[in-house]
Amino acid sequence: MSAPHRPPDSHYNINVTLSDMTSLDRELPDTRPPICAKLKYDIKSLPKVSIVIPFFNEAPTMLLRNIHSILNRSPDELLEEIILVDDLSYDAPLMEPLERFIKNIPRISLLRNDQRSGLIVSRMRGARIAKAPAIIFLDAHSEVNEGWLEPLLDQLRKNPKQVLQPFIDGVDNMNLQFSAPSVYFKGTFSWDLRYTWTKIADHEQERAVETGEPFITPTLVGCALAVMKDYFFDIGSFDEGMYVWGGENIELAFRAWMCGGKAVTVTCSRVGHVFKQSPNKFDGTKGSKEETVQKNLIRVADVWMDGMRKFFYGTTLMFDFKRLKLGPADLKTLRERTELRKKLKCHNFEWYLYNVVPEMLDLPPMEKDYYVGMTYFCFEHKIIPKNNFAIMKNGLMTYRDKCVKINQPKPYLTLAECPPESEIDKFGKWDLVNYGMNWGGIKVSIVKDDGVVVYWCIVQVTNAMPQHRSEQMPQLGTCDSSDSFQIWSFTYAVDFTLVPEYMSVYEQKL
Ligand code: UD2
Ligand code: MN
Repeated sequence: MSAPHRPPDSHYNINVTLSDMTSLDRELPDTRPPICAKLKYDIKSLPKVSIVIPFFNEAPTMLLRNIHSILNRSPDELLEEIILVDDLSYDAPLMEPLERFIKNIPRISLLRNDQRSGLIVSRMRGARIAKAPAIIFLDAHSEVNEGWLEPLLDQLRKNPKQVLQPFIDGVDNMNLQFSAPSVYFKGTFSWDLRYTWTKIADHEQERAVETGEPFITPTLVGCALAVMKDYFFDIGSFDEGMYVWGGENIELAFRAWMCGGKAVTVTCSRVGHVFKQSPNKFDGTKGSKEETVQKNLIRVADVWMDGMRKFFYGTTLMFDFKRLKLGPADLKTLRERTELRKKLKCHNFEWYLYNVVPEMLDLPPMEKDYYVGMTYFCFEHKIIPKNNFAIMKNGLMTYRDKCVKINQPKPYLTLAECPPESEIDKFGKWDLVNYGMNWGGIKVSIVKDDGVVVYWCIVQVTNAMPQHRSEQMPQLGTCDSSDSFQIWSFTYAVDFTLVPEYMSVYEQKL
């Protein structure tokens, strides 16, 4: 079924000849659990699908390989159409050459936006004209693997009230190598509403591998989604008040879960996605990327998070460029979304946390005015699975109800009961050194019995202990501002002072 393999060209090489079509597909490693290849589907019972692919100045080789992978690996009976939506690209190969290329392909259509509309609006354009009962949204730089379609459609047949994502495999953005993670992740979120990956429990992964069954996901990654058209429009499709890019995947997942549906990862459906190194181009759009994304996220928080949106504001307002208030036009469409939520009689956000992401019930300590959540170590090696280390204004570093203590004489980090205020100096007082908005060095000072003050900084160390071979460990060392192994990036720095003001903007709207 697959065309002969040939070395992949660069993601950024847009000068490939479009006439050279068949070589654009390639053999991919079968990354599914072995059971998946044995599962049988009754093709006749499955809904047909329209595939919607928005693109803005994407590498044409990726787009063409994507189209070929779909055509080669989807049963004819199931593929109704592929709808390409050009979001006002200006790269030459995506103009006339692309039209020439798709002219001879049946079941493919190309819409061109007359203004840059962003991925959300572009997807909606495709979704509205989709002829099939099921819709799949794909990013332009995807590559679908063997047997990808049937398990998705079979899940939708069994339960139309859900939003599915295939299992996303990685496509390396330099050499286009296709690879599957050996650890299975679900989608979660941070309080500033970024998409985060969280490992699923071992027994859940074992079950998924053994049976090929799907597993639930609290949020959706966004680059590939499968949904029944009727259900999608019944629950409010995408929030078309969102601009360009960002947040729509979190919003759709919150909404599906809270309004009677669910979000699920389909183990046996594999789709590769290029995680781009260079960030999305926001050229030709109003406002900076950060502002645009923040505007979208404000909508997610205000419509769906109830009182818990104080954590969103508390973890984003420290950046002055994120202190945005929506204008009248945006507030109007925002109000429509809050009305939609009422109409759908959705659960509240607390219900969602309890039932879908209970691990998020460990709430950040918002009553304190200085809080830094530490997740990523130097070079983004993840050492702590949760964002619950906090440096408080009084100098204590807390972890849940415990405090990080310095043991002596050879100093090392342990957890202990928190001391009374009067003993913090001897216990270990923490502070940030050489820090920026959400990064910096972490210093601890201790007053010894003889009154001498000693201090250390946290350093990233590899192979620190035999039981933690090759893991990145935090250790205490001599402070050195030029040592990049002493720079941490923080998940949040909370500024609670502005939160009430931003919360009240929302209250007035209702
Ligand atoms: C992620 C998602 C993406 C979307 C986005 C949040 C993953 C892996 N991918 O970023 O699907 O959910 O987060 O919104 O999570 N595009 C346009 N017009 C634009 C911008 C983008 O048509 O103004 C197209 C783009 O060509 C691509 C798709 O929309 O086909 C998604 O954009 P992306 O791939 O740059 O987003 P990504 O994967 O970095
Ligand atoms: Mn993408």
